Amino acid sequence: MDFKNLLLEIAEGVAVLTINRPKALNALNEETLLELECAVAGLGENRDVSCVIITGAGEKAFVAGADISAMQPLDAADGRRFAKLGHRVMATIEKLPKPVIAAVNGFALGGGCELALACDIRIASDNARFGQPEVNLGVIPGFGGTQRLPRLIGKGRAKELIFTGDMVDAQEAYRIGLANKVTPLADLLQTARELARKIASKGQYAVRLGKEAINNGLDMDQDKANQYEADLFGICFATADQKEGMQAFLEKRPAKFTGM
Ligand code: CO8
Repeated sequence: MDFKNLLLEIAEGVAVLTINRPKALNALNEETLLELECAVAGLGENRDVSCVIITGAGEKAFVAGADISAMQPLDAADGRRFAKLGHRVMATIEKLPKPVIAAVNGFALGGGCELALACDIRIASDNARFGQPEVNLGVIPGFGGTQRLPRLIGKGRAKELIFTGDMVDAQEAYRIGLANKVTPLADLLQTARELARKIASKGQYAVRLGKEAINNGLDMDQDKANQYEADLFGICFATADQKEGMQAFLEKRPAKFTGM
């Protein structure tokens, strides 16, 4: 499928989805959000894809936020509608039954930081800068940032970032748990691909259930979450991958997973 503001490349079980509006530092307008939703949903259905990488075109920005020129004239109802569209797209990414890695190649601001937060893992290039600068524009994060950021880095740090609009560099993002790792910009995609291929080589059914257990369990109390984990653990024993994975271990050979 052809997109106006996205590039899509699929190889060796890994899809690389590139937000491609470099003249606007890959800012997310409605059209780009809708394309992103469509592309991600399609990758969820694509049996040739085990893992998705999201990145930005160019060397300067991952995504510099929601498109400010498109947002400027909105009234309250429009603003709410735009935020809900963003929420829907971020939820599609977060709930995708496959891992999604953000390869953050520069500015990840506002909606761009929120996009990275909706991904499962964030790898930052050494020139990456993260922030929620919405207070500088008289608004708050509207694509889930007030919820996902404190869940990831804690309430105090999230409040500081959201109240000040300050940016943090890649090393600071790593230190506070916002980035999983930092690489030179030139190595970013290769690092993301290696991680994606490593995950793709594991039992895909188990990876999917691991994602579900973490995402859904964190919104439950501990007892319910443990019960939920036990239910998903049980489901693993009805899969061919569990039989193969354990048999392969006992036979001292690599497992041949089928994702079934
Ligand atoms: N939206 C639209 N255009 C943008 C955006 C953006 N978010 N960011 C950059 N651009 C454009 C600039 O306008 C400029 O365009 P032009 O060349 O036509 O003038 C081009 O990209 C290059 O940008 P700069 O010249 O500003 O580049 P600099 O290197 O000087 O600065 C920065 C880079 C620091 C990233 C700077 O561009 C900047 O501060 N950008 C805005 C960052 C920001 O505030 N992001 C948050 C936006 S709000 C948001 O994301 C809320 C999400 C939830 C919405 C909820 C719905 C209501």
